[in-house]
Amino acid sequence: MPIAITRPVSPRIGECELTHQPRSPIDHGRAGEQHDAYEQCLARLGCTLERLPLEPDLPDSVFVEDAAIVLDEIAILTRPGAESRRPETASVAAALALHRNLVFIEEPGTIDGGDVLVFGRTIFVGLSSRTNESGLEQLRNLTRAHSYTVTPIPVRNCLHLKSAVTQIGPDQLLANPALVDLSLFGSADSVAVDPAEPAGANALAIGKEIIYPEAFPRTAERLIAAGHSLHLIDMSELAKAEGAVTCCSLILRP
Ligand code: CIR
Repeated sequence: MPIAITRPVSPRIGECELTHQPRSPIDHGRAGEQHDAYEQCLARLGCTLERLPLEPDLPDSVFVEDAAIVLDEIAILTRPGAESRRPETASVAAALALHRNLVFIEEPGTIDGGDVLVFGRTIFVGLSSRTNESGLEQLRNLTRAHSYTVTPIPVRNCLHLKSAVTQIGPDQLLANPALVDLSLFGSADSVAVDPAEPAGANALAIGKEIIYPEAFPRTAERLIAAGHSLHLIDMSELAKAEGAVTCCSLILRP
């Protein structure tokens, strides 16, 4: 069974970092209910949930994906690009230490887990406003011994690499081709988001099942037509914090 590490929504979520969206009020109660439904969906799909302690004073701490990169062999604790998010990693490290040997990205490197797409033995790393060359180089050095290749991908007009592309099958991506150059991903097959749903490229695959926001029905139809089994959830409050489905968990494969 995969393990899914999650963390409850901070009551200060309304003070989150924002890069591309204007600030709009976030209903903490509703965000919490949506997060509960997300956790229940993970549990239904066979994940064992490990909930980190609430970090009430860290507005973005529900987005645990950004604090670590979990491989089968090791876990890499990131140094998030936004300074306000750096204190999030300590409790993530404590939880991951029970499952993996830990290694750390150090200053001056920055990297957000949302910029990291592990695709077989290739690790695609988005060079976004959150991830820099030093973070990329450190990740390369930390994973070389485990036979991973690290490939940089330019990221523009969106927060993270995984705002533009996520993995939905063993050799298949879901992508917004307007945000990312798919030729950089080799021979991987891809499903394109509907052009009317530019934020629809973030899907969370758990085995053969896909957790996907109900906000993108046209892209959902494309995914179903491509043979995927979808579990639609409402992420509308967390989306106001520029969060999506991959960012609310760290998935550890059994
Ligand atoms: C941030 O700007 O860091 C948060 N408000 C949103 C982070 C979303 N994380 C992700 O997509 N991996």
